[in-house]
Amino acid sequence: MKTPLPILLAILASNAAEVRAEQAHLRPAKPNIIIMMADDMGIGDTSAYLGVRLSPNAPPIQRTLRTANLERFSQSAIVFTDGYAPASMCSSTRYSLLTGRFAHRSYLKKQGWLPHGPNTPMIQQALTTLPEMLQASGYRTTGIGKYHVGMSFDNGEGKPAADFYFRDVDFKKPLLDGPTHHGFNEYFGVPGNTEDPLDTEPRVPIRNDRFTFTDRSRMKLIGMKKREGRILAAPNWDLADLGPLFLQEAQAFITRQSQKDDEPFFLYYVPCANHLQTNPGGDYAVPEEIAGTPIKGKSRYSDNSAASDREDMVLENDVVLGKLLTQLKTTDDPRWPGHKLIENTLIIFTSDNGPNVGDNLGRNQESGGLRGKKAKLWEGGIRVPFIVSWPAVLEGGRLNRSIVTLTDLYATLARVVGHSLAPDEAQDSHDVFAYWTNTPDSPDTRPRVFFCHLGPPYLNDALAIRQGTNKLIVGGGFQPRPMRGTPSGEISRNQIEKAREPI
Ligand SMILES: [Ca+2]
Repeated sequence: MKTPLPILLAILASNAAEVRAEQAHLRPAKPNIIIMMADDMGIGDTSAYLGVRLSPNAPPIQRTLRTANLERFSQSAIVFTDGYAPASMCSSTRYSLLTGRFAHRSYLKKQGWLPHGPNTPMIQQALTTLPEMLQASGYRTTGIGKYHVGMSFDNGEGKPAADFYFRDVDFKKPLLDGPTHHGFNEYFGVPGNTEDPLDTEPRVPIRNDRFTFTDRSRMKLIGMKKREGRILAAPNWDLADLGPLFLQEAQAFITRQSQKDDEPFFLYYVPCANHLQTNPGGDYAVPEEIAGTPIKGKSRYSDNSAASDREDMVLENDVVLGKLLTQLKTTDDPRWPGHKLIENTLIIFTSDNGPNVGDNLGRNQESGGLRGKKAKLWEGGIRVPFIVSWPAVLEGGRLNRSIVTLTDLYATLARVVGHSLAPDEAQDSHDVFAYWTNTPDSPDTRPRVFFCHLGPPYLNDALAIRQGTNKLIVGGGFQPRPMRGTPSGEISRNQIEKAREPI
């Protein structure tokens, strides 16, 4: 007997409603993704690593900064002992994270940082980036903070501004190349280093592909040391405002996304803290408070002794993470009814290189007792805090000794979202997801390569390779000038470290 059409439609509608109801209880396969990467923060800068042995035979870390939010976060997350920045400098690491490629594949082959004046953006237009891959997988992507892989500003004639102090920028024109050209739907932040006496880009925050202040006649001239009075800045520019502004932007982004039931999000949160964010007097530009929590003068070590203004900026990042976690814990997940956002959000907390203070060759508390600091290829320059949480999928409260570098995030996140890498995509990135869940039978012996290119006038351009428990440093350490009888560029020293040994 033929079913009358109205009844058939009613049955179909009923089935569809049942399917929807069923789906409402299923976790969306693609998690929200947050990468929060502090600047110049070492393993010893967080009490998440207090008492941790960085290698099985090493003594436990005795003293760290006190970071209450990271410590609490780590109790339900995976704490990695062997998480690495791919380079010991900002730009190189950011390039590798965003492209899944070694930084020496870029034009920074001979120098690990961008020129302090105008530069060619590091990421070529033809390359697929991590946020582009996520966009193609249905994500809404935003970048907040210090970009530092090169932007290009319009000189008014559609050409890149070329003046060292950017006096030829047409501020009313959109950027020629920036975050929105490389996969970010939205962006708020600064091109590079802000108030140390280095980079000369205008101190005017950028939203998407536009300067947020465009009236050149009302800009002020700031700068330090040889840059004094030479750097263009918005009238209300205040270095200490950056952290609070970035947090506001991130919170607003999460709030907007909490209204969307069909779109996961990617938040790339890269604050300027605790890079050398100093006022002309030499002190760090610490905000008095951030979203109601006092910061200035509040940092303490794990033994309750007082810390200094650099450490206040570490605390600033810790407090920011705490605020974001609170928001995720208290906000309903629009894609997964009955659940909070935090449950299906993959959060990665890390740093772009080792600490910006300490001994170049010796062990440093800020490095968690490792040797060296930022800009060195000793462990302290590249081994960084790396903490991962995804409550719905990953069992938390564990220590994980598998190797992961920030270059590996591209292939790993591609696995997570079900994206197959093209042959020319993220060539240097290894999928490490299986090691996060501890399923492989054998250790990860794929070699990882690290770089330290200070560039002229230094001659310590060097690389390190770690494979399993072996580490090879070629031309490493700090070598400010050629050794007698050693031609420039020749390998001056090879050193093999047994990473398993106490370090
Ligand atoms: Ca850095």
